[in-house]
Amino acid sequence: MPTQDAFAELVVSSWSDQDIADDRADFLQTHHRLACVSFGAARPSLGMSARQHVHAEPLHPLGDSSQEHWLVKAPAQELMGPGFSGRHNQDLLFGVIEVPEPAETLDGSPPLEQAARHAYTQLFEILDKNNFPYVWRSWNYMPAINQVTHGLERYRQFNAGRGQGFAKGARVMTNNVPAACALGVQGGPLSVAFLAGRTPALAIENPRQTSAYHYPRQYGAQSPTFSRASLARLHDQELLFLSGTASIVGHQTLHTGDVRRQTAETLANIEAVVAQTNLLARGARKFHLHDLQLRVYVRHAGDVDAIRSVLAAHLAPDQQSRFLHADICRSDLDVEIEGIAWREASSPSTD
Ligand code: 3EB
Repeated sequence: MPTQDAFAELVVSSWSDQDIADDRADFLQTHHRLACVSFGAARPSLGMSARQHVHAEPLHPLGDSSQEHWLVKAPAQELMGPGFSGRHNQDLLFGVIEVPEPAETLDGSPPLEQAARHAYTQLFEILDKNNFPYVWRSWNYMPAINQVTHGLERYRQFNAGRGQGFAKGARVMTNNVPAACALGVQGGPLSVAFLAGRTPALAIENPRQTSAYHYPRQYGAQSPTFSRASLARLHDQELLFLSGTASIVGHQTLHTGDVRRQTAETLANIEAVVAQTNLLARGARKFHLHDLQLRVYVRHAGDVDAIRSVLAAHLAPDQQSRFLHADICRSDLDVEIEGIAWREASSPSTD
C-alpha cells in the first residue's frame, strides 16, 4: 500500500475489472475486503457478500466498469441474513439491506414508506445484535424518488419510513445523527448501505445551511434524518464522511435551472463543511477539499461537461471523482456531491 496511507485501517479505492485482472490492485496484497460498491444498469452476478449495487449509470468519459473497494487492515468476516448482507471486523461493520416494494400495502400506507421503515428497523436490529451501536454513514438509493404516489412525493415517503425506523431503534433524530445521502436511481429495490462502528462519530453541521433535521414542514412532515458530515476515529486514522451536498443555503434551493451555479454553490457548501470539521476537530493537519474522493450525482446526463468544468477549477488535477446519472431528492436540484477523506490522527490512539 502507498506509504502515506500506512496508518489507515480503512481505505476506499476504485479499480476497473481490468486493473484487478492485471494485478494492479496493490492494496489487495496487504488488505482484506470489507465491501464493494458497483454501479450501472447491469448487476454483477457474483462478488463478495457486502456489496451495494447502485443502479445509476456511470458518466465516465470512457464508461469503464470500475468498482469501489472498501478494504481494511484487520480481517473481516461475513454476516448474512434475509435481505441483508454484510461484513465486519472488530472495529467496523458494512451492511447492505435491500427491500423490494410491495405494489400496495395492507394498511394503505405508501409502499416506499413501509420499505424504508423495514430497512431501518432491520438496520438497527442488526447493529444492536452485533454490538455496533453507531451508524457513521448511510447510502440510500430508491427508484422514482421525485414521483408522487399516494399523495406524497416518494422522497417524503422515504423520510417518513426512515424516521419510524429511527424511532423504533430508539435513536436520536436531531443533532447526533449519521451522515447520509438519498438518491433516485433507475430501478431495483430500496437499497440502504451503512457503515457502523463501536465508537460514536462526531456529527458536523454546515453553518451556511439549516440542519436537515430542522428543515421546515414545507419539505415534508418528517424532516430528513442526517448530518452534513461525520468524523470518525479508527485507531490512528480519522475518517470524514461528507453527506450528499447540494445547492441549498439556509433551507432553500438556489440557482434553479443553472447547473453551473448550483455546482459552484455546492462547492461553497463543501468548503464550509470542511472548514467546520477543521474548527471542531484539530488534527496534525487540516482536511482540505482536495482530500475528498467525490461521488457526483448528475440529474441530466448532458450536464456532465458543465459540472466537470466548474469542478476542474477547484479540484486537484489527480483528484478522483465518480460521476453518476441519478435523481436528486428535490426536483429543482440538478447536482449533488458527496465524498470521503481521511488523515492520520494527531495522537496515536491508545486502544
Ligand atoms: C439536502 O441537503 C439535499 O435524505 O439522507 C442530502 C443528503 C440530501 C442526505 C437524506 C438528502 C439526504 O437536503 C438532499
